[in-house]
Amino acid sequence: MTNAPRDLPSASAGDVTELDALVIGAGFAGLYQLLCLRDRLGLKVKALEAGGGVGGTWYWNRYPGARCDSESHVYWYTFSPELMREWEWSERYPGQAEIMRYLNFAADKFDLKRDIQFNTRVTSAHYDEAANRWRVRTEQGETYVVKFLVTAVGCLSTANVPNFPGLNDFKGDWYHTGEWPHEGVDFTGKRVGMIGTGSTGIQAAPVIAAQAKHLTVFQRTANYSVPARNVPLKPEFKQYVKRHAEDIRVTTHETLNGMGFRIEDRKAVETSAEEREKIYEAAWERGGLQFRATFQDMLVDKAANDTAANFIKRKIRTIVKDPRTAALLSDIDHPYAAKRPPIDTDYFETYNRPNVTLVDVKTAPIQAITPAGVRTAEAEYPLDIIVFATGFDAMTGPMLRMDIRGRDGLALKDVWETGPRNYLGLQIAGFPNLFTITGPGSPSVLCNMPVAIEQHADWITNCIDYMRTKGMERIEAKPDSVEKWVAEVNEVANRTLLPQAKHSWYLGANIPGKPSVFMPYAGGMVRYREICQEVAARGYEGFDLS
Ligand code: NA7
Repeated sequence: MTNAPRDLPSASAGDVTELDALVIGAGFAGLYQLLCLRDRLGLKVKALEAGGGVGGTWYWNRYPGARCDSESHVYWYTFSPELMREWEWSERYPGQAEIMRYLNFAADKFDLKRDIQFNTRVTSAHYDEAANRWRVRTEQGETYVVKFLVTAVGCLSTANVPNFPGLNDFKGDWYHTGEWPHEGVDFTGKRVGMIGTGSTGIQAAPVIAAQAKHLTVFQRTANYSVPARNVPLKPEFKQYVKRHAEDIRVTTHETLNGMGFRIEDRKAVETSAEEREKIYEAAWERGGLQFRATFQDMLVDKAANDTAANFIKRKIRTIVKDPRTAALLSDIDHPYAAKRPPIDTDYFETYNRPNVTLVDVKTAPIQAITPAGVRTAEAEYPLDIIVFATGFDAMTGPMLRMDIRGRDGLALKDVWETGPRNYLGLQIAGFPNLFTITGPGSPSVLCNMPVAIEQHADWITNCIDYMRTKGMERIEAKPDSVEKWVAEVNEVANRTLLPQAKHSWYLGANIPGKPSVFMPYAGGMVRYREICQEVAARGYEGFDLS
């Protein structure tokens, strides 16, 4: 790989670092991409990371109860059998702190940190066509000039704090779950208000309620949740994982969502009500995301979905003792799993505690944050602490908050004005040599993340290697490949019930003014992997290479 300096305008020599490639982010994706480019291809490469350490989403999301919804035996890297042998998870679902230990362990094992610059936020990336280089600038004013740029910025890393009037005047403390203080928050003796009942709020509420004097949960859209049934792993299971790590890896490559379980072949609509009840009951007892794998028609047939939805709603009403609270919690307006389905530990049970109140902010919306607390259209709730579990500007947010400009100064924010447009989720027309890991247009958030990440980083690495072998300098998605791919992403989404959840962040609907477009590729990881492999096998069909 050449690293030829050409006519580099402006910046003085001291400010400019020239590299073959730059990776933005040092979470699961950035770490592995860095390793691939440095150790497999021998490129001169660095990663820039806004956080003070590795971890990405897990570095920031330190809120109480933060835990992964994928089971630990599938939530790890599989590229290194040695790493799989050396690491041992302690619980069925890895908690935030353990994931951080794991990612630090992996980063240290492969000596990655020496090539990561922490506390460095990228502000802009501009493509210089004459030089065929990306000029990347950081908040500190440094410039990197690189041939290949890979964004590994995550899907859920731009915190969404709703623009409520009065927040600055609030006398207490407030936090967004995705930017949680490292030292933690002490809720003892405090009146806490939590806004949001997505996966995060559902994980956090029971833990906060156990400590706080009082917890008020502000719910706009009621949500389904299935028990996680987290447990410490038994020694026999740990041994099993060690012995079968490769089989488990193979399974995650064969399943629709990169999980360790398969979706059952049977259809809910062809199963008797009695039998269905038994199946749902068993899945409820077993716990976890596998609940949605009980029937193959659950996400494509509303009648099938209703059977699961009604089962969960009945469970909620059985668990929650106060009939009004139970009614609010089970008044769910979208198909099950059409929004990201949460799993929980004692979420609905938490509403039976005397120190927990549910407030419906759908009928009486939050109007303002006052110096004393939260005011809705109906009442004011005095609070000491407000927790915003209000989610993220998902998928496009992390890309668009950087000023990314392609050929002729073309701004990404203009190209994506009506929604994300790219080819395979990997490349954007007009932005040569820029690759995105697990962005919109790829299975990403619909897949167990490490599986999606390894596939993307491997594909990008093989692509750059191919270009090097052929003496090529530039790769760029063709505009018509983008058109076709965007149509394909929409079409596969519309074959499912997923777009029916109107408030979903999959659609960008949680951010005022954001275009409503279904962003991830819903055709499944297996099909997606095949498509990417076929494209590569045909000499990177759909891309311009020169
Ligand atoms: P989510 O799933 O986007 O949930 C955010 C929650 O915050 C959701 O209940 C929202 O209600 C609520 N929200 C957002 N804005 C407001 C306002 N203005 N007023 C009241 N309520 C509001 O984010 P999470 O952090 O829970 O989960 C993100 C992903 O992280 C998750 O899916 C996993 O993949 C991991 P709404 O439903 O929009 O009515």
